[in-house]
Amino acid sequence: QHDDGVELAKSPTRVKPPPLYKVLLLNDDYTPMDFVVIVLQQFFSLDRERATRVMLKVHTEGKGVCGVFPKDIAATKVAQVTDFSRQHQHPLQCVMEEN
Ligand code: TYC
Repeated sequence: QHDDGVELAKSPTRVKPPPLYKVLLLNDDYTPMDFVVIVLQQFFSLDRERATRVMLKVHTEGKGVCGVFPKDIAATKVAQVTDFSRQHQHPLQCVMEEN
């Protein structure tokens, strides 16, 4: 049986969009509020007002959503926020979960 280079067996080619992941910040007792606001502005492009709102939600409720992204982008955000926080000796936790 010859191969004409066209895949006929796999169908449909794409029925679902790629899954999205929430990137979350978790509360802790040590990271300064101002630092969290800076993180939200710098890595998630929130303006100061929105960043402050998300920070306060995390502070009072224990966690909060920074944004929703495809898997590779979400993973990059988690790594960047974690690196930045450790560089500044803060224990801030950033995690991702499937939406
Ligand atoms: N709880 C911290 C404080 O009182 C502030 C904080 C907010 C820390 C959000 C982490 O993800 C966080 N300084």
